[in-house]
Amino acid sequence: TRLILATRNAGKITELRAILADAGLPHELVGADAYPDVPDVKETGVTFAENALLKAHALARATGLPAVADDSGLCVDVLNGAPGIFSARWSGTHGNDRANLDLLLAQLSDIADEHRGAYFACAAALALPDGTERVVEGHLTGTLRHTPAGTGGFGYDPILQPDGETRTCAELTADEKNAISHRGKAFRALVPVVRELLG
Ligand code: ITT
Repeated sequence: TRLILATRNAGKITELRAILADAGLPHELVGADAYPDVPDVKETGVTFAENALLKAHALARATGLPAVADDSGLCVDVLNGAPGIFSARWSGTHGNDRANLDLLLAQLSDIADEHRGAYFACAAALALPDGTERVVEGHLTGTLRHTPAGTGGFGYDPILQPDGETRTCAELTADEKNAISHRGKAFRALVPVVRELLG
């Protein structure tokens, strides 16, 4: 069966294909870009889980195929969890990763190392055309660097150093990041649910 990946974020698609293939998911994975006529859903939820479900349901309804979606972001301790669900548009322009990262670093410039805790969160949702839904979450905790390092990954990866690591997420290999990441954890937890519901 086909499974639609309800995202237009290229960084996420790359990671999801690797994570789901490594987990042995036999389904054919198709990005949302294969369905250009389906309009982007408004992310009106107040949690990662709500927004992931909104995206998955919209694609499943429109295509008649099962859809999985990711809603994710960076939650900073001293900002009480911001940018959170607003991570992709923190600087005002949706998807401008570099501007988002630069603004966040400027906002944290006075914050000392011991107060720079943060975590990535990912909600992974599955929706079927009949309205059946499941959602699971994964986290990756770490601290925020003062200057970006590394060229891998996407988004805020150059500034998050996972707990127990000396490198940022952008300095890890793709496999190393997927093994510990919020997205890896969430989607590996979703795989048995996909198998249960889709066979
Ligand atoms: P879709 O809605 O089409 O999936 P999006 O980029 O709008 O794409 P989100 O609303 O979930 O997706 O925003 C996710 C943002 O959170 C993303 O733009 C990054 O800035 C950040 N983010 C999420 N996962 C990340 C990761 O693994 N590494 C670095 N930054 C990440």
